Amino acid sequence: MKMLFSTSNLALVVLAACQAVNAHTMFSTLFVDGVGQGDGKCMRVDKDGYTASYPIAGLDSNDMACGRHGTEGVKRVCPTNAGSVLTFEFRSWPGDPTKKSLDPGHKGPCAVYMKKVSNAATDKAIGDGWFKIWDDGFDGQEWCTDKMINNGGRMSVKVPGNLAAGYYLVRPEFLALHAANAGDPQFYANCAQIYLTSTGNGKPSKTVSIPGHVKAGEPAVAFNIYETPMALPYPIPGPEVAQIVSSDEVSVKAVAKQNDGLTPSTCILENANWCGVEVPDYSDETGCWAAAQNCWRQGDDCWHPYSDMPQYGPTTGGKGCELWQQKCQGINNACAAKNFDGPPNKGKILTPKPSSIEIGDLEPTHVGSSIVAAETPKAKGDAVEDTPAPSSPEPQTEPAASSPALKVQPPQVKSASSKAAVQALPSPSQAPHAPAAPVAPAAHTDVVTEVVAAPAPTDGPPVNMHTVYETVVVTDVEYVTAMANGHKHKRHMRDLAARRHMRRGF
Ligand SMILES: [Cu+2]
Repeated sequence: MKMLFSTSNLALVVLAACQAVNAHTMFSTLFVDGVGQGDGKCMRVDKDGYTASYPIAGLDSNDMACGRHGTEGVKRVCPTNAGSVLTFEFRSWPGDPTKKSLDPGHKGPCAVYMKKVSNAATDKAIGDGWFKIWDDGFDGQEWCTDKMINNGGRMSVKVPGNLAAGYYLVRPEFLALHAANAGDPQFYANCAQIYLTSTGNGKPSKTVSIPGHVKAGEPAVAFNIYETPMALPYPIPGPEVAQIVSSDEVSVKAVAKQNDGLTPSTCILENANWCGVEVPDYSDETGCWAAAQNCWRQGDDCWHPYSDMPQYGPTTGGKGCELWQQKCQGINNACAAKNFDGPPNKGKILTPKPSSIEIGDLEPTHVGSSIVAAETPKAKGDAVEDTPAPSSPEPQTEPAASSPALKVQPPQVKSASSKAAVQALPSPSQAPHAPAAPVAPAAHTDVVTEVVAAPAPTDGPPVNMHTVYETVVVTDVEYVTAMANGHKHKRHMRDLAARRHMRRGF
C-alpha cells in the first residue's frame, strides 16, 4: 500500500541585483593523485547549501580559515603521501558537477595553504600555524582563476616531499577581484582534512595566522582590474610560499600512522562523510521488516548529515543517499514478497568507483625568490565517465616512462611588457553579491526553494544589467510506505517541477 503524503508547493522569489558577476563557487571535492575521494568527503564546507557558494564575509572573519562552519571538522581524514598531488575541484553548484565551475567574471589569484594539527577532524583551524605551499596570480594574460576555470574548475598542487608526517588541514583559496577596488575583495576558501605519510622531517620556516594573513586595503586586495593598463605586477596576497626546512623538533615517529578519520571497513556506501553499514541478518518476517527499518533510518542520517543543523541536506548532494534508498527499497520489496532470508546482496559495496582525472601539468611555484619546477605527475589512465578530463588549454607534456618530465614556466610576471594583454572587463559594480547558485538541499522539507542565477555573462556583459533571479520551483514528494508490521517508512524524492531562468535589462 502506498500513500502519497505531502505535496508540492511553490514559492516565487524574485531578487533583483545589479552586478556583473552572479554565480559563486565552492571547493567541493578533493582528488589525491588524481583519484576522487568522493564529493564533500574530508572537506569542511558550509552546511547550508544556500550560502555554501558565497564568498567569505570579511577578511577578519573566522570563516577565512576554512569557510563558513569551517571551524568544525568532519569525520573523515583522507590519506595522502609526501609528494602527492592534491587537486581541488570547485563548483558553482556544489551538488551538481554538470554546472559550470565558476562565472569567468571572477578574476584573481589563488593559493594553497597547509596547517599541521594534532587532529584534523577536530582542530578549529583558526589562528597561527598556516603556511603557503603554492600560489599563482596574473601571468600577463590569464589570472589563476581563468586557468582553473579552463581546467574544469580544478586546482592542483604538490605536497612538499620533505614535509613531516601527520595530520594537516589543506586550504585552497582564491580571491575574486571584480569588486576589490570598491572595497569588496571576495575570498573563497574551504579545507580538506588529510593525513600525510612521510619520512621527512620538514616544517615551514614561518607561519601566519588565518584570519589575519591578509588585511583590508592592502594592494593585493584593493587591486583595480579595470584599469588600462593594470598596475602590474600584481602583488599576490598573503605570505610568500614557505620554505620547508629540516627540523629536529619534528617527531616523525609521533604520528607515523593514521589512526583517526579513516573510513571504517564496515562502510558499504559513502556519501560525503556519511557511511552506511550493512543491516543485520534476518531469517523471518519480523527480522526482515526490522532490517528495512534499520536501512531507512540510516538513509535519514544520510539526508541529514549535520546533527546540529538537521534542516540542511548534504551540501555536496545526495547521490549516495539515493543509492542507499534503492537498497532499502530492495529490502522492502523482499519482505513484501515474503522472502525472509536476507539481506539481499549482503555486504555488497555500493560506493561508486572513485573517479579519476588527468592532472595535467602543474603550475610551478616560487619559494622565496627561486622558481621551483613542477613535476608532471604520472597520468591516471582510467578516466571515469562522470568526470571528464580537464580541458586544459596548455600543452600537455608527455609523461616520461622513467623520469618525470619537467616543465618550467616563468613565475609572476615582473615586466611591463605584458600590459597589452589585459582584457577589457566590465565595470565594477557597487552592489553586493546577490545570492546565486545554491546547492539543492536534499532534505525532505515540504517546500524547497532554490534560487537560480540567470545565465552569466561570458563576453562583454552590459554594464548596468539588472539580473532577475527566479526561484526554481521544487516539488518535494515524500512517499510513505506503510509496511506489513505497521511501521511506516519514508522515502523522499525530489522533483524539479520547473526551472526557469530569466534575464532582463531594466
Ligand atoms: Cu561570486
